Formats: sequence, C-alpha cells, structure tokens
Amino acid sequence: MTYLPKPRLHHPTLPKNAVGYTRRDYEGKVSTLCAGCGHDSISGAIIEACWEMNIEPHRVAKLSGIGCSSKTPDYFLGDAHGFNSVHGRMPSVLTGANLANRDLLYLGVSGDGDSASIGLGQFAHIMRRGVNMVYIVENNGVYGLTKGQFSATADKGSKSKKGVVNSDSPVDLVGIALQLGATFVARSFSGDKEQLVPLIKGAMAHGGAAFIDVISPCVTFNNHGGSTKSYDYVRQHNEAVCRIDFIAPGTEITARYGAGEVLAVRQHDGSVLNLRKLRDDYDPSDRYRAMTYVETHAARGEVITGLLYLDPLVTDLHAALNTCAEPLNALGVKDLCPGATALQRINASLR
Ligand SMILES: Cc1ncc(C[n+]2csc(CCOP(=O)(O)OP(=O)(O)O)c2C)c(N)n1
Ligand code: SF4
Ligand SMILES: [Mg+2]
Repeated sequence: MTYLPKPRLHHPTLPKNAVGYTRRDYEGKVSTLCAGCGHDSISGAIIEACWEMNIEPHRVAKLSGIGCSSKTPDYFLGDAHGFNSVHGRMPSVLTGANLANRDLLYLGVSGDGDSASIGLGQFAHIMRRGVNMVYIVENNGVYGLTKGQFSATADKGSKSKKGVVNSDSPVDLVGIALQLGATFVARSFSGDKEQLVPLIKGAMAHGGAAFIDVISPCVTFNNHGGSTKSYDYVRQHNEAVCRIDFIAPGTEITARYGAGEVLAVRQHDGSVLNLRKLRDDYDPSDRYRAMTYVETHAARGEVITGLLYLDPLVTDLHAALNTCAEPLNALGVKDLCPGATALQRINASLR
C-alpha cells in the first residue's frame, strides 16, 4: 500500500511559533500503525513538545531501531535528520552521530523489544556513558511488529491475547537507567499527554542522558484483560509522583503553587522544571530512593509515572572525553592535519 505524503500547503492563518513554524511543519508522513496504537499518541506529544520549544526541525536527529515503535520517526518531524538502524543497534549509531556533531538535538525512539530484548546491552551502555539525548521507549510489553510475542518488559504472570501466562521476570528499563547513571529518568503513559509533553520538553532541555519509558498499549496484541500494558490496566494503576510544568529560559514564570508543594529545578540551559508533588514520600533528587520506590510499588502492581529522577548538575560524554566543540564535518584541513611535527609528538607520547 502506498501512503501519500501530507500536502505541504498550509492555511496562511495557522499560528506560528517563535522560529516561524506552524505545528504542521513538525508533522511527518501519514501513520501506517493500527488505529488506536499508543505509539501514534507519543508521536503527537513529540510534535507538540518540539513546536512549543521552538526547535527548528532540521536541528533534530531522530534515530530508531526496528519495530512498530521504531517506524514512528517517519510520522513526525519530516524535515529532521533520520536514521533507521538495525534491531537494537540504535544506541551505538546515536552515540557516534552525537560524537561527530554535538550541535543537533538527538532523539532516540525505540521499543521494549528493541531496547530490552535484543538491544539491552546497547541500552545499558548509552545510559552509563551519559550521551546527551532524549531516549524514548514506547513500551507495550510485546513485539508488536512480529505479531505480539511477549517482550522482556512483560510482567511475570501477565497473559497474552491467547491466554498464555508469562513466566519470566520483567526487565525494568527505568531501574536500569537509574542504576547506570542516566541523569533524567521518567515514566509516562501514551494516554496522558498532559504529563508526557512537559516530560519530553524537560528531557530535551536536559543536556545529558534523558530516558523516558512510555507505556504505550498495543491495541492489536496486548490490550486485553490479563495484560498489564493495556489502556484499562494503566488507567487503573497509574500513580503519578508529581505534576510537571516546563518553563523555557526567558519565559516569565507564571505557575503559582502553595509554599512547600512545589520543587523548582533549574536545568543547565536555564529552563525550570516546576514539580508539584503529588506524593509526600517521593524525592526526585535521590537516585537510590527512586530505585527502591519504583520497585516497591511495581511489586504491588502500581505503575509509577512522572519525573522519577533528575540531576540538574549534569555533564555529558563530550565533557568526559574532552572532544572538540566543532562538528567534525566543519573542521578544515588545518585542524584535521596538524602537520608532521605535531604527528611525531603524538606518536612519541604513545610509545
Ligand atoms: C536481528 C533481528 N531479529 C529479529 C527481528 C524481528 N523483529 C522485528 S521487530 C521485532 C520486535 C519489535 O518489538 P518492539 O521493539 O517492542 O516494537 P513494537 O513493534 O512492539 O513497537 C522483532 C523481534 C529483526 N527485525 N531483526
Ligand atoms: S501491532 Fe500493536 S504496536 Fe504495532 S501498530 Fe498495531 S497496535 Fe501498534
Ligand atoms: Mg513492543
């Protein structure tokens, strides 16, 4: 089946953002996913976040692996750079691209199969290296594209559409990201745009390894009773730890909350995340308590969502490796070939 691109002609009165783009400029091709798939709502949230953040589409590099989730970069930001890698290998491609050119905003989109099954090793290493990116896993607990086998994030005891009980323990990507050093860790739900959009905006402004696990129901293979990744289950068991407001640098802070209820966290670019606490016992600045909290509540069948951990004093892989600030494709011969004397000095230092 051929899907024609959406027409590029826009109504002249469509509102534009501060960099002159309409919301339509952030769209991509027509989605070929099943009607009602959670993944399409996440694409909508990414479009909304980028438009509101005044990000020029061509300043974004969107990368993915294989799966229904990994197809979605085709359905948003049609004018961004894109790379659809092989299954589970998006993190190494993203790391390489980021090291070659730090000037783009890196957005990795993956699935639970792509990141927790075949790509688990790659997922772990990109988190521990602190690559400056937004990494979104569209988590439905199944391999949607290959017809609904359990993925590694499926909960033990949950049932497949045909009634088979999953006997394996789940991989919790949030727990792994927290343990391995990601500096912005969140969980959300594709059906909660109010929570998801500010989380994506906060992650985009973060400046380090930002991970968002988004429960995204697969309506075709994993939306029945017995599934813990269905719309009904997540709506009934969703416990948000905070309500989040993202305030861009230079924007007047208009959100007002009662004293003691709000934690305002300033990020490296000057943006502010106002976290309105919904649970008194939750502290998003404590990595170790966050790990225990998420695990304890998961054992009770609760899906804890919101901004789970944030380190405002973030550094990234470029700082650790002391790389040059210029994108490699902008370096001239003089920079790339420093001459025989410099080369001899480098060789001597390695002997
Ligand atoms: C190396 C390799 N092994 C297996 C496959 C088959 N395959 C394609 S997509 C997929 C799983 C996708 O699951 P997930 O990442 O959760 O994406 P979803 O479709 O659920 O959004 C598998 C196993 C493949 N394409 N390549
Ligand atoms: S099979 Fe599932 S994950 Fe894939 S498009 Fe359909 S609903 Fe979405
Ligand atoms: Mg999946």
